Amino acid sequence: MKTMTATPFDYAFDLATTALIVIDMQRDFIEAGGFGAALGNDVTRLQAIVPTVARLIGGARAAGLMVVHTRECHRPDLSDLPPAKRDRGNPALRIGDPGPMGRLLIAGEPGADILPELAPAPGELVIDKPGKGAFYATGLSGALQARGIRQILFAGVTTEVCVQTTMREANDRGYDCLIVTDATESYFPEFKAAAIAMMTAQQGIVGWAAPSDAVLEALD
Ligand code: C5J
Repeated sequence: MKTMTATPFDYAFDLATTALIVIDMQRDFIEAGGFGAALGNDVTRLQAIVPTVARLIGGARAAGLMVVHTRECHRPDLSDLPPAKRDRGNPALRIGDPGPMGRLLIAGEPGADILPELAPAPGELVIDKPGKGAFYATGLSGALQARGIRQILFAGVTTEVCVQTTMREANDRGYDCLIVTDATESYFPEFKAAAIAMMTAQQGIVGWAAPSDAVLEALD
């Protein structure tokens, strides 16, 4: 086992049983004209973490970790999109509507793609998910079990929505989870800080947190 300095205490992991899951680094959340922008968010905050996420993925690949990428998206016929999700609020554009990067959050459309600089390598698992959590209605659980994964490092966006939801799902399934603090971001800085504080409070009730430098050093 290796250990790294983390909050609230040292994190133990084994390279052979650790996965990096990169959540929803998609054009629709990070570029102008996508779903995130249609909801009124400032997407530049999310753009700032892209180089850090790229470094983290590079370190994970070099260490031989399983690397998983997720995309929040729906079938073109919207059959996996609950009306409650599509109809909520009064956004400029709704999921499935045509936008500058194709139909918003629809599988196969340019906006649903992962940013080219973070593109999955051949053979890496890509999970398309209709929910905020990556375990809901996907094959993620079986894929992690098949690889004998016990620990999961989390990166991606947004911290308090899809990252936190997935980390909570993973924690309930018995994984030791760590969020990489500078490889995740929110449209709301106060929500990012609160989410990480909630997850690591009470002796790591959901898991651990550490910056990418500490993670990359431990992976080396
Ligand atoms: C959101 C996500 N924020 N990936 N999705 O709707 O966090």
